[in-house]
Amino acid sequence: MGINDTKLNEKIAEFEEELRTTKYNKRTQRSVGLLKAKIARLRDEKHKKATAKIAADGFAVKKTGDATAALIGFPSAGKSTLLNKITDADSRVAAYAFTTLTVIPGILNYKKTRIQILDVPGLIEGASEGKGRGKEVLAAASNADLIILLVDAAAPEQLQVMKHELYEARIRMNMKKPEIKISKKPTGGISLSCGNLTKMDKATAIAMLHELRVNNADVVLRGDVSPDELIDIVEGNRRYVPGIIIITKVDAVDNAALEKVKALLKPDLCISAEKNIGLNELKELIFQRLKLVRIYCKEAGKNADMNEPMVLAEGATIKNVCDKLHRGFVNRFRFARIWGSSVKFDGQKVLKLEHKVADEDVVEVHVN
Ligand SMILES: Nc1nc2c(ncn2[C@@H]2O[C@H](COP(=O)(O)OP(=O)(O)OP(=O)(O)O)[C@@H](O)[C@H]2O)c(=O)[nH]1
Ligand SMILES: [Mg+2]
Repeated sequence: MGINDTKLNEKIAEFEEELRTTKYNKRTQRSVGLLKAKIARLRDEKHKKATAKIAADGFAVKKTGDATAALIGFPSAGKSTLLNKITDADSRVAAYAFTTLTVIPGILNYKKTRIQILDVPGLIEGASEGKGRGKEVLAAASNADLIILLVDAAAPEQLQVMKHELYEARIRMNMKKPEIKISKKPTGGISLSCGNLTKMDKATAIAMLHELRVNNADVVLRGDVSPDELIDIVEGNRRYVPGIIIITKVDAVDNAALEKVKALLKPDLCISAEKNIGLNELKELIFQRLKLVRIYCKEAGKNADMNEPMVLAEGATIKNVCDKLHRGFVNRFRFARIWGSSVKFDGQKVLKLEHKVADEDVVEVHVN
């Protein structure tokens, strides 16, 4: 390509300025969509260069346990204090910013599951551009099964900044993946099928696709897709991660101030790690949002060990149970008997490997 970083940045800034100064209305809808597509394409190019550098650094923490949640917050939001309270870990706590300089894992044992919690360095404005330990923090968030956003009760403005940095780092927290299907083909142009679009018209969508270098494809949009969502799907590698928002250090502000912050941010929960406020509720919330599926396996004629579940992700099937039990079990599968909420009656015989199991099912796998 030959286009260097400075040139890229200049071009991006130029288009962003144009976007900022363009009034959005029916008449400009098309050019706004196109500008967004142009910016997205240039930023994608920049991002690819940056991630090549990160991969070379290799700082990722090994995932263990049944799922991983990352604590994301500004410096001194109370992440390490919280990690120490709810896990077996011992992470350094201090009254100054950037106490934690690397990713520190701990395990939360809850309802017979083991949830890995990651304490990470503080996130600051510009993190997605690499400020502070931005790349490391955002990589931890991106790879997690759950993001826990911590906002200091005395600094509610932190939430917007964090949301922005996560978005810039291609993390789509609490957002549903848009239903867009793109099947590329060698020739024939773009054929677009969609329902009623209110956020962009069909011609704009097609022009944007061309701008994003999709020239021959069958494209299906379901629902009222926005220009940003179209860009997300064409470029790919967005991470759709569930998240919870909690306000920390509630003991340090008065009631009136806390009520104001709650009304403003609408958090999932308010806590004080230091004063042990809301910690049990937080554990339960983490567990709920991860939607883990605990399965108790048994052998025919014996009782299941109800103390040690097999823990699977939401949507897990009998096939997943087999795979985890034993390599090659799937090929020898005859049927399963299930007791629990995924079947109509206890001990029901299930013949399909695709059968979805439910939390707390007891499963007996029969093989050849
Ligand atoms: N009043 C009050 N202070 C807290 C609470 N939790 C943490 N602190 C204090 O806030 C300061 C920062 O706490 P840390 O747990 O180190 O914060 P951190 O988010 O890990 O900070 P970095 O590692 O720098 O990003 C320390 O002085 C803690 O004692 C709390 O619930 N209430
Ligand atoms: Mg810390």
